[in-house]
Amino acid sequence: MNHPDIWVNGELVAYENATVHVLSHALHYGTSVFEGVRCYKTAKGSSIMRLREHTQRLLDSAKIYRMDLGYSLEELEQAQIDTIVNSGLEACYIRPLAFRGMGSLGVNPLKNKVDVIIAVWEWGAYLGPEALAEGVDVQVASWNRMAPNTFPAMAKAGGNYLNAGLVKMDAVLNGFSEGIMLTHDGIVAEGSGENLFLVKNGELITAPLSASILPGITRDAVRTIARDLGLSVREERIPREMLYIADELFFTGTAAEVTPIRSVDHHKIGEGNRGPITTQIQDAYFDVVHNGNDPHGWLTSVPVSVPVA
Ligand code: PPE
Repeated sequence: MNHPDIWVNGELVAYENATVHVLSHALHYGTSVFEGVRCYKTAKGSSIMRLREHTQRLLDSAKIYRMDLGYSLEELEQAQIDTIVNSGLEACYIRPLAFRGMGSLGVNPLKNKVDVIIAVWEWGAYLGPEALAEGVDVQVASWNRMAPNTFPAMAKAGGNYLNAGLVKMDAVLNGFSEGIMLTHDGIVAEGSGENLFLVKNGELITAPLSASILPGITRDAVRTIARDLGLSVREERIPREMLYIADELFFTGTAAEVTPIRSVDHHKIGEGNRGPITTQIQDAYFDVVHNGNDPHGWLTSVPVSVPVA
């Protein structure tokens, strides 16, 4: 397998050479921030979905953790485009990551330099090939999302995913595709790697930022799409049992896109398949990222030239 080059501190480096030292701070203390972005092969050419918003969230995560990335928003955007163009991939997942590297060990990260990398790879449906059409079976996780003022939930930091990993392992070992986390006070937060929407009586409801969620960019896109479709969207604290009696439920995320949920804790949701409103929202999302119809200016075109075989 031929892996694309990885952008490391401003240079494209062969995959094999993009390595870190075992004493890198991030390995010991989880001191990294990252993004997950998708580049689609749309009908109008390769395009990155919401590059600006993802790159801004990376800078926001870095700010929260007092990391100076040393690159502007525009430079980081261009670096992602360059990494894709160099890879020759028409569609890919983009993973920018900044981490505290070599320096001293000990909890204080301020003495360690910040390394920035961008990797790209092909990534299919996040929750399995059938998930987008048929929906997934999920459980409420026994691990909570971090409480306010413990870890900053608005930062997409490497360390947060220790919690997400516990949720995901439990779910998979119990035969589910994913786990839904509650907050420290028992209110619905989000999936291990997705935000959550509920449909009740024709209205969409999603958890507020105060439920310790990551401010999802797909969540934001879905709210805009819902308004375009004339649907009402509310942010509301969602009690666990609202999940069980929802008409429809779906996850949103860059990786998960719009994935229907067909059961929670063995309770069938609605008819146990992709519901009508979920279908409408998913179709509208795919119209942007697959067909390249882009009324809100979410796509950044990437000049990928595919080598002739
Ligand atoms: N919550 C969490 C905890 C989360 O990790 C993601 C993205 C979201 C919500 C949705 O955010 P957004 O992508 O901006 O709509 N999870 C990413 C990575 C998952 C993984 O590495 O696995 C993703 O979807 O790219």
